[in-house]
Amino acid sequence: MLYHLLYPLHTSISAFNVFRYITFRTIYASLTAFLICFVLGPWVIRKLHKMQIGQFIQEDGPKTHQKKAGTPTMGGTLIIFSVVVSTLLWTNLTNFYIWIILLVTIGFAGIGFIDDYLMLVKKRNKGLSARNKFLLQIIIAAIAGSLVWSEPEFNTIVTIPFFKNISPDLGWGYIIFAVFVIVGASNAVNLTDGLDGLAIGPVIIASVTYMVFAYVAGHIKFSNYLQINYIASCGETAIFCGALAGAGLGFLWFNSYPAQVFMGDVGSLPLGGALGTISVITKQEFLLAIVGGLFVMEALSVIFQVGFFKMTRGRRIFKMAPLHHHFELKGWAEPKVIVRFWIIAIALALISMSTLKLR
Ligand code: 57M
Repeated sequence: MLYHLLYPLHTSISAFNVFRYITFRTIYASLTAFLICFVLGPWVIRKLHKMQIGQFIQEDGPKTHQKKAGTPTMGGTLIIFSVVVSTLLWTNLTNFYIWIILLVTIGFAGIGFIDDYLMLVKKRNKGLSARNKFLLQIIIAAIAGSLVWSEPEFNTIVTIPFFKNISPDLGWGYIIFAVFVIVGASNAVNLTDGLDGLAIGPVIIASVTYMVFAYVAGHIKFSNYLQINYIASCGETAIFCGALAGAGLGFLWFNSYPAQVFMGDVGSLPLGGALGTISVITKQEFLLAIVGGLFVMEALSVIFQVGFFKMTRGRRIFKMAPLHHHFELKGWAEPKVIVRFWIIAIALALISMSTLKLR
């Protein structure tokens, strides 16, 4: 909005020329989202407390979690509000991709909201049925995938990190692939969200990484030099990534150990969905498995644990899945698990950045 309001005035006030630059708007989108979260945080937490939107803690989890009972949840509403407001303020609203990302973010937040709401009304740790949640996610992701696919500028060729010469064209199959990426990312972030700051830290790291990729992909000279797909209007999505990172930092202020608020499904589902959508738009879909390797690790630990548990009628690979519970039960203090997982996420982000040069 500011871009549309202020940039046209640059002919009379030359300082407004700065609104043209994606870098400038990305920085201020991050700061805006951070400030909204930071300033509104205490008020939102008080409101959630008052409305008794407190977390129910399952008894079969690690014992240390029992003391978290009553911590307000649904703090994700604050993250999504900050991201959406900041994006609307700082992006070029004629950009098609921005609306696709907002569609997935708001749509998935809606699913998460219904899920959390049902949990709180029923006062148990189960909300929407897994099947319905999954179905709704697939519908929204399929709409987003089809819209992106129908964009003339968009191609359906996928690139594989480190393998420059392997780039299959998926044709209409790209829509199915996009659904898999978006829904998979959403659920993987949701599974990771089980310790204070454990999900939001790597979400911030992944957002910053994709901010760089989106900027480069939307810049004709940089994309040519680094030999990555040039997607003319993709640069604006860097601003969304900036907003996501800023809101994440603002939320982390309150969600860091010991957490004053949890994000709830209303936060975890859209955050993962947004990252998945950004990876599709920047044409760095496979890279998400590296950038978000921590989320993949957590999701795989659940798949293997559940599979093995069913096959062997009750035996386990890990002490408990998702993986963070395994380390908690091994006796690692919660902050140690969290910070070590963040370290892994940073290392993975660095590896993914190296694909700009190694291919
Ligand atoms: C949601 N939710 C957290 C909070 C957060 C198939 C199965 C592996 C699924 C999995 C599952 O349900 N995962 C998705 C995980 C919950 O957090 C809430 O949920 C929101 C995210 N959706 O924002 O509102 C708890 O996590 C802790 N927490 C924090 N800090 C945070 O910042 O400490 C969350 C955010 C909170 C709080 O304690 O209550 C959760 O873990 O429930 N299921 C599981 O994860 C369960 N695993 C399991 O049953 N494993 C089995 C295998 C065979 C399936 C096994 O390994 O034996 C575990 N979760 C719990 N207890 N609570 C184990 C049992």
